[in-house]
Amino acid sequence: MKLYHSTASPFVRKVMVLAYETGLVDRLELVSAVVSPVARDASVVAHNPTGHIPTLVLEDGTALYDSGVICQYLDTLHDGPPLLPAGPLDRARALCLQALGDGIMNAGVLIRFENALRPSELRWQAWLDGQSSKIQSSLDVLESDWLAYLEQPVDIGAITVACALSYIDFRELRPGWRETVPSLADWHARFAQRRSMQQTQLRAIS
Ligand code: 99T
Repeated sequence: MKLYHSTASPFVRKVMVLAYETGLVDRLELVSAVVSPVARDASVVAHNPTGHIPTLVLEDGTALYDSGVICQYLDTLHDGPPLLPAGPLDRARALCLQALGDGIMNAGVLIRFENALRPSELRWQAWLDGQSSKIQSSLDVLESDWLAYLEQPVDIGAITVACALSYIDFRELRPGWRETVPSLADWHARFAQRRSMQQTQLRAIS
């Protein structure tokens, strides 16, 4: 299977962490992609019209996206404990936590693109502040409502949140976030020690 990949993407990292956790990583052939809404990567668009990564292309040419769909598919290919729970409510809770982590990543990527791509005279501070506020309100709810859940065995929700928190650091989206949510920061520091996280550190594309 070919995974269109970038070391700077938290969504790709989510897939990679799941692949390490489930022992599937050797089945992925990584294909480097450099994506941007203003310079689309034709090699990705050929498989995924949104031009987003991650995009997974199976051996028969079937393309799968987005990160949540890819993770659901990969989770059917191993015999270990499922990272998407089977029970209806457990599954919905895990997917809800994934949505919270994805929400942080989506807001973060919008801030990143605004700062890195948009001409400075066209930047809109209120819009940037709104995205940053989404990140903080999500962090606050993780701290108040999800800590006990995060301490349970790893699942897709925890993986997504861990990748989202690391992306906040990587793109310096909210300096000082740890002081506002100290218990969440402690959980993240411990989760970041997992081999799956150590093997998939975010890195700028050179
Ligand atoms: O917007 C574009 O054209 C290209 N952007 C992407 O491909 C980003 C890369 S993160 N991926 C997504 O937004 C995927 C979202 C999707 N819902 C999913 O897979 O879950 C790049 C981050 C960075 O460079 O800092």
